[in-house]
Amino acid sequence: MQNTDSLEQRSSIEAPSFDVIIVGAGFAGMYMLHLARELGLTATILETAPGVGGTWFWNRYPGARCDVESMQYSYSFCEELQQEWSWSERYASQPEILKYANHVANKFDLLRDIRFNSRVASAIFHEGEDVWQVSTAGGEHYRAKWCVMATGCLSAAQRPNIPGLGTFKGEIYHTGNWPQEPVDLASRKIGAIGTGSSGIQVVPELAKLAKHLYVFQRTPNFSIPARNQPMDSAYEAEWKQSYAERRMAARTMPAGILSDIGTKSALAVSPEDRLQEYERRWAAGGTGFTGAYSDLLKNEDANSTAAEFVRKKIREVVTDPAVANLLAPVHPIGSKRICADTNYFATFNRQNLTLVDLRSNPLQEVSENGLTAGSQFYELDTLVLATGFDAITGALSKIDIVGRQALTLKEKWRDGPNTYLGLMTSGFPNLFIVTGPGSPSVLTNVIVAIEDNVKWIADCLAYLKTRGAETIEATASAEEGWMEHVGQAAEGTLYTKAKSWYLGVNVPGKPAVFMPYVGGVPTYQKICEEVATDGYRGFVIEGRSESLRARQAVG
Ligand code: N01
Repeated sequence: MQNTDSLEQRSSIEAPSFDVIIVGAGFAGMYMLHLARELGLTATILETAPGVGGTWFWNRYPGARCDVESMQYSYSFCEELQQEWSWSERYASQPEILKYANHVANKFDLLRDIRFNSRVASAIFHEGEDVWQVSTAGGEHYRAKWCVMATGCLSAAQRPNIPGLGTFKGEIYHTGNWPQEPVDLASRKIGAIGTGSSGIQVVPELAKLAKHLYVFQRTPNFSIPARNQPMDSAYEAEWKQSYAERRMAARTMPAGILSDIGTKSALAVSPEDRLQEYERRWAAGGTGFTGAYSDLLKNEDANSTAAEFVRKKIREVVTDPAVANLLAPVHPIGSKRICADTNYFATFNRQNLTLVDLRSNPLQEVSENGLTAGSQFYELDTLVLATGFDAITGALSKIDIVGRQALTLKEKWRDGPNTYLGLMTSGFPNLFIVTGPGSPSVLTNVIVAIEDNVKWIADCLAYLKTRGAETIEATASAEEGWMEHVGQAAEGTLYTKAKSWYLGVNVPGKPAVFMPYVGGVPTYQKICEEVATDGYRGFVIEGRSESLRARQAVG
């Protein structure tokens, strides 16, 4: 049901009132609720899904698995939680992560303050009252002083604009919005579109089930074998003996992941040493491969040594040289998000799989019974769209967010998102964003980024509460300065050398702006802490007490 009330009508509606409304019950929203309660604030979460888990609720496609090691991809805020939980594999599968999310929700008694099946359609700031009115698609209205968008970076599934897609008579599944009920894929003729992280995980599983699988590839991607395995109990025990210290050490690493990062240039070592190092990392498995040398994401010559190594591996695994050639990526390794896989390239040796190269045979249309690429028609029963997300800003732009003077967030971000620290955007007082654009978010172990952002927001709310403040808002000049810094940090990296969702170019009409902050977790966290210690430098805080009315340091 569409929310058709006018802005004036909505303003006058009696609505349950909270100190904090949190949008989203993923890892960010759950932790935010927990900390808001600890501050003695009333809070509720509004969540589209019927359960917790956020992106891990929806991404339940066969093969869905995290590519950050389980011992690290979990909350660190509670020692008891991290000691009591046991992961069964080196890399956790989606069902296990969802089980963990539910365990956390139960342990901290979060469910009673989560309104499920409540998709937020709008959030409107009422000036004068200094209140956010948040309304759901179902027509429910809520009011709160503070609003926290815990909507996730990879939560708005991106459906491709393929002519005729709506006419297809078979089933269509999107990896990012996979059905909750079991899906029967056995003995089907399946077409899979997309070869990013999701495609690379789902393809080997689909191939096991399908009568025939056609993989429609536009851009080949780099992937490193995950070498997933049952959790080694000695390894788990080692972690648990010094969990807190290890979590702290992880936060000194750029991606917030405790890993072995090379400090030398790839060009400063001999070809033999380099090869040995790449072989060692290939054998160890996982996305830590690109941490081999300090300049792999900065210097094209350095990068090409690693890229060529992986291309060679692909050619060794894939028996048909023509297929291997099509699977060999040409962009700098790591400039698009690197993937971790289980038997991805070997799957292309199966007899029931055909790789269709969309670069030489462009996708023409989908019709009732299949798909045409180039001049060839492929008869299909099922289409699997592994076509990714409207990343970082997509979930926010699905909500009608209106700030001061009726400014909409969509309008403000028309040429690209602007934030201060990724946490707030000027013109939208009391609206916090967790892992927003301009924060390290997707370049990290996102649970680290989430915990740090949420803790910062909670500390900020405590500060505002003790001072009786009514509003906090990023200043336009602080925001400008931060975005300049974010842009400068991305310059001189290879991230902008590929067409990726980091830049938003996978979404038609989205401005091409590199959205994450590449400065790394320690630098970012230090800046956030300094801003807070400095009385929330770059924010205007206004409140009941006259002293707070004085505008705080600007920019
Ligand atoms: O999405 P993607 P994803 N016609 O955008 C293709 C995280 N994640 O869901 O590259 C034809 O990477 C598109 O082609 P191209 C992780 O951060 C993590 O796979 O644009 N093809 C591309 O191949 C990841 O990076 C995990 O030319 C079309 C693919 O679809 C992020 O989520 C697991 C098309 C989309 O790839 C997103 O990954 C899964 C069209 N019209 C995801 N439109 C783990 O932790 C799109 N494509 C392991």
